[in-house]
Amino acid sequence: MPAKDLYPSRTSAQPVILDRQDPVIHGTDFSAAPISEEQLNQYDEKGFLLLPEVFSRAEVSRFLNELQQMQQNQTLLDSERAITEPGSGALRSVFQIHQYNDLFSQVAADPRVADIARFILDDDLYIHQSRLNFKPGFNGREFYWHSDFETWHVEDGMPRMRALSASILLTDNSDFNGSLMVMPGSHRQYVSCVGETPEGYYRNSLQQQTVGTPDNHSLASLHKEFGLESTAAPAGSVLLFDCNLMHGSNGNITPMPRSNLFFVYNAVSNRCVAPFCNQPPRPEFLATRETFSLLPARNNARERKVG
Ligand code: 6CS
Ligand code: FE
Repeated sequence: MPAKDLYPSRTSAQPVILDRQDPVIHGTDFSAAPISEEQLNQYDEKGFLLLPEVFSRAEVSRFLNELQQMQQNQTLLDSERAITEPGSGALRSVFQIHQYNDLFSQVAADPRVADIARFILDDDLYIHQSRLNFKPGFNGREFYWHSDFETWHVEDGMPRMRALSASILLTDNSDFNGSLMVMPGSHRQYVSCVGETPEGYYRNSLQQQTVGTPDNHSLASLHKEFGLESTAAPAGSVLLFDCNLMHGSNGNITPMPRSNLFFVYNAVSNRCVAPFCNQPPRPEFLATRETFSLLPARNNARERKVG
């Protein structure tokens, strides 16, 4: 019996904006949370939370060293996990970094991030997807407006909105070099997009997403209601954002790369089922299924209040 599709998209000729049917914060005892009540309320209301400079300069420089090694690793560059920018061929993203890189698998489980995700999602967690988005200087292309959940629901079969992304800034993110732009509060509305998912769509969508992105009228109406907010912050900061937050980023023609690590935490109770479209599941490097492993048990988060 296929799972009920609570968030249909790419099923009709007209776009429609649906209400969210899931809580934003699943944890209930805010006094037991690893972050303050004020921070939790901001995340609940806006759909994102920026934690400045959580990781030290020394940690960030180790992460950047890993990034530079990836850029020289021809086997990786030749694999399907590496996505290049259309035109320039510059490295755009590398996926499944939590699986193939010891340092980044530790970062994914770091209590300064994972314990917050665990409270917000109120369940055991696993990494649904991880990636390093390079957004290189001069050639970094845009990531057009989208809700990650729309893709993860339709193409990966993620049933409910019980997942979040942690973006760890490896370089300073500014309004000039393509920092993430968000529509604060848009996570409470789900844009059901038009169009149909083409066969093997991920081979194009990771370079430039065109299907599953909101139409101009829906975007304009979200913008009218929620506005825009910049998430510009220094390297080492962490941006937590809800799976359904409308976001995008501009191209980067400055000499300064905007490179970020992304870990997508999903609740174990929200594991992916069959895709909610007529295509086979996307490959493992985009959506964890076979290589599923629980994140280590909760650390003693009380002493680690961040932010
Ligand atoms: O298709 C995906 O899963 C990826 N695409 C975008 C534009 N954001 C989320 C994710 O990295
Ligand atoms: Fe995204």
